Order: sequence, then structure tokens, then C-alpha cells
Amino acid sequence: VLAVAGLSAISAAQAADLTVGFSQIGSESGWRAAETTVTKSEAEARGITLKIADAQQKQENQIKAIRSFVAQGVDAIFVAPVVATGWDTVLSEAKDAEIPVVLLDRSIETTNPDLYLTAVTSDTVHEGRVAGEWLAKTVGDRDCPIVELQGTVGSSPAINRKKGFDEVVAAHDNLKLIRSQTGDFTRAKGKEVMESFLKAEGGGKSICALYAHNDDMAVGAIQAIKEAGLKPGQDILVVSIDAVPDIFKAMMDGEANATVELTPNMAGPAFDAILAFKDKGTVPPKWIQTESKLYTQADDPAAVYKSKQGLGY
Ligand code: GZL
Repeated sequence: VLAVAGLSAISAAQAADLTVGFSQIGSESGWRAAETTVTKSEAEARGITLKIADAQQKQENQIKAIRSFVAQGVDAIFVAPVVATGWDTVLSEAKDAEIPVVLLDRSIETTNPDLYLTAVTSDTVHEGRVAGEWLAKTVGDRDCPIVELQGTVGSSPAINRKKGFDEVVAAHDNLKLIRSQTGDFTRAKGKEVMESFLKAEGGGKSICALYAHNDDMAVGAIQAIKEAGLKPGQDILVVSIDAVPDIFKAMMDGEANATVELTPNMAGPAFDAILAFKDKGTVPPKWIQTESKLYTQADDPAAVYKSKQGLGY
């Protein structure tokens, strides 16, 4: 029998028969690539058959993939919903087929929460607050004009990370959000939008800090700041979210200051919830929350960088 950690022999055999269809957003960021890698290894460790469909960041492709998984009669469907709305119809089709759905790393707005079994995500409002509070503490009373690179328009992390950060800005008169635009969670777009911010702000000398909803946009923006002749991490403070290896490389070079960690392993808890549901009918909580941890230049970035190798970022 498969010697799978934490599972009884019966459920290991059961797991061996399980097929999960995963509608993945794409590979827009290093974090997303790591999530895909980790999901594959978590499935393998449980003897689960995994089918992954890459949506190239398009909701219509995710909807097509979910319909295909329903037609194939998979045992469960995982979805990382690229945007928060527009899921009720297709998730109702999965429900009618009695195929449980688990949301990974992003949530949805729906009138019917029965359309999914559970959502495995971090608290993305909290992430925005943690980023804001780090900045507030770091600048003290100094006037700090801030520019913001938002994630994908309409995605739950972009909506929530903005919400959490805005709460902190509202509580500190010296913090001023002067420009905010989406960089769609990608390095290229993050660089492009940061270039436009710098140009619009007379070269950027007046900008005190950048808040990016993920590290990939921050890494792109750091390039733009350097090309504008400014020092990222000093002239313009850089705070973002995900804790991917390259942000720690930037911290080692003094070019980034802080990041809020997001684990790429949403699938482990999701697989365990599905197995318990299938094996014993255990209904999981509607939200399985993953941890968020602040890292700064004071947290041995070289060691953290090393610890994140081999995870598929
Ligand atoms: C957040 C996740 C976000 C990451 C980005 O839970 O959905 O999507 O922060 C990724 O890197 O693009």
C-alpha cells in the first residue's frame, strides 16, 4: 500500500483512485509557477491523479476548463479564480454534477456559498495592512508620497490588498497615495507602469515609497527606478507581497525593503480537505486560512533566498 504521510491505508488506496481537475490561472508570476509545482508534488505524495489546465489569465478559459472537468467526471475541481465575479453559472454546473469545488489562493463573490466546498487562501486584507504598517513605522512622521502597483483588476487579492493598505494610509496624515494603477501581477507590466509613474512625477525624486501587490511587479519596478537614476530601497522604499526568491535577492542588494510571505502550498490543505470529505463526509470550514509573515532586510535575506530554491519559482 502507498505509504502516504498522514493517511490511513484505506484512504491512501482511496486517494490513489482520486482524480482532481485544477483550473490554474497561468504563470503570470514566480509565485504562481511555484504554486503549480507544489500542487503537482502534493498530488503525487497522496497518489492523486491531477489534471492541470492553464487559462493564460483568461476567465473564459477557466470556465471552459471547469466544464471539461465536469464532462470528464473528475472527483473534485480546484480553481484559482482569476477574477472574483462571474462564477455562479459554471460552478452550479459542477454542483449539479455533485463534483466538489475548492478555491485556491483567491476568493469569489457569490450569492450562493454552497457553490464551493472551501477556499484555501491567505487573508489578503491583512497582507495589505501589514505592508502599510511596516511603511508607516519605517517613515515615522516624514511626509511620504506613495505609488501603488495593483494586481489584476477585479481579482480578490488586488481588491483586498488595496483595502488593507488604504486603511493604514487613512490613519496616517503623512502617508499620501499619489498614483495607483494595475500592473496585472507581472514584472513586465510592473516595470512599464512604474516608468509612467516616474515620468509623471518629474523623474520620481518626490516619490517616497512603492507598494506593489506582488513581488514580481516590484522587481520590474526596481529595474525602472534604477534606469531613472534613482536608488530603489533608499530613494524609493519598496514593499510588496509573496516572498519569492528574487525579492530576497533585491533585499540582499539593498534594492527592496520588505515583503509579506504567501505560501505557494495551498493545494496540500485542499487535497486533505477533499480526501476527508470523500472518505468520511467531513465538511471543511468555508475558509482555510494560510499564514502571512513579514520579512525585511533584517531577516537574513540570503538564508531565506536559499531556503526557497527548488520550489519552482
Ligand atoms: C494571491 C495570488 C496572487 C499572488 C500573485 O493569493 O492570487 O496571484 O500574490 C499571483 O503573485 O499572480
